[in-house]
Amino acid sequence: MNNFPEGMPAIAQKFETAGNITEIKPLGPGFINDTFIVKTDKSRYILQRKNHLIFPDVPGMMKNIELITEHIRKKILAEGGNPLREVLTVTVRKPETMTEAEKKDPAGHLYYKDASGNYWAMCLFIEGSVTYEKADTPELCYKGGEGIGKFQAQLSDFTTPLNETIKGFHNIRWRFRQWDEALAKDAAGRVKDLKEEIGWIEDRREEMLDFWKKVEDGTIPTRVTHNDTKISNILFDGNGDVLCVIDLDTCMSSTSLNDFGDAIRSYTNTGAEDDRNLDNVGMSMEMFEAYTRGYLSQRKGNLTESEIENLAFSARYITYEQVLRFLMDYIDGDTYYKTAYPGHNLVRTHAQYKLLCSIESQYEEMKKIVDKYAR
Ligand code: GN1
Ligand code: MG
Repeated sequence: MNNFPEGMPAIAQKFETAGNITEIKPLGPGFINDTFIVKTDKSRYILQRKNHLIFPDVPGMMKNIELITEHIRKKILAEGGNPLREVLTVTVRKPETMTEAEKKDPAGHLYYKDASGNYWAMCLFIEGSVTYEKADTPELCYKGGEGIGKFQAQLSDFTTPLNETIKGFHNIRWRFRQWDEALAKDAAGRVKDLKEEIGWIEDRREEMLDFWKKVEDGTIPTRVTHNDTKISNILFDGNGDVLCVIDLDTCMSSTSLNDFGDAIRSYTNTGAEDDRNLDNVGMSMEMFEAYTRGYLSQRKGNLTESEIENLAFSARYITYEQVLRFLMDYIDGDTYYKTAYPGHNLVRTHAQYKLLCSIESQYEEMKKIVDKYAR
C-alpha cells in the first residue's frame, strides 16, 4: 500500500478514471490546494483537495470550471485542435458512487465531499506537459503572453454569469477593508515591528484606489479573467509552446488587466517570489517586452483604449496587492498561504516589495513598450 497516501485510493475511485489505479503521489508546490497525481494502468490524473476555507463555495467554483472548459473545448474542436491537450478536461464522478442529493446538485458530478468535509476534484493530466517556476528566456515570456492572450480571446464571447469564487479577489477596496481589520486586530502581535512595511502599503493607498475606481465606474471593462496567471499555472509543451492554462479556481469576472499584471509580476522577476537575497530581485525589461509582445499579438484590436492605457500600471497594481496580501497574512499569523518556515510571509513581502520598486522605476519605459505593440 505504500504507493498510496492513506485513504486516497477510496477518494480517487469516486471519479471516472480509465483503468485501475496503481499509484498516487503528492505533486507540489501550490500555496492553497493539495495536489496529487493519480496513475492508472491507462492514464494519469490530477486529484486536488480544494481548500474550502479559502474557496467557500467549491461546487460553485467547479461549475465555473466546467462552463469555461466546455466553452474553450468547443472553440478548439471548431479550429481542428486537440481539446484533450489544449484545455483542462474535468474528470467527473462515477454515477454509481453518487448519492441522490449529489445527483440533483448541478455541480454534484464535479466533486466529492469526504466525511471530514474536504472537497476533492479531478482532471486529466496532460502527458508531455512542462511547468516552470521561473522564465529564463524571452522566448518563454513571449509564448506565455501569447497563451494568456489566446485564453482571453477564447473566452471573449463567454456570457454565462460566473460565481465569485473568492470575494473581492483583486478588488483593492475590499483588500483595504481586510487590511484595516488585520491591523486593528493584530492577531499575532506583529504590527509593532512592521512600521516600515506598513508604510509601503499606506504610501500607495490612494493611487491604487484611483486605478480601481476606473474598474468600478466602468472606464475599464470587465471580462472573464483567470486572475492567477503566474508562470507555474501554465502548461507548456516540449517546444516551449503553451498547451493550456491550469488552476482555473479563480476564473471570474474582473478586469483582464489582472492577468497581464500578475504574469508580469511572475515572468519578469529575475529572482524568486520569496528570494531571501534581494539583489536577485528586479523586473527584467527584456522579459517585459517579450511577454507584452506575445500577449498583444493575440489581443491587439480587442482591447479598449482604457485597457491599453492601464496595462503597464496593472503590473504595479497586482505586485502591490501581492505585497499587501503577503504582509497581511504575516500580520494575521500566517493563516492563508502555506509557509515553509517561520517568517516566510515576511520574506515574500520584502521580495515582492523590491520587485514593486523595480517596476515603479521602469514604469515610463514600460508604457512606451505597451504603446509600441498595442496599436
Ligand atoms: C496563490 O494557487 P496558487 O499557488 O497558484 C494565490 C495567488 C497568488 C499566488 C502567489 C487563490 O496561487 O493569488 O498570487 O499564490 N491564489 C489564491 O504565488 O489566493
Ligand atoms: Mg491557484
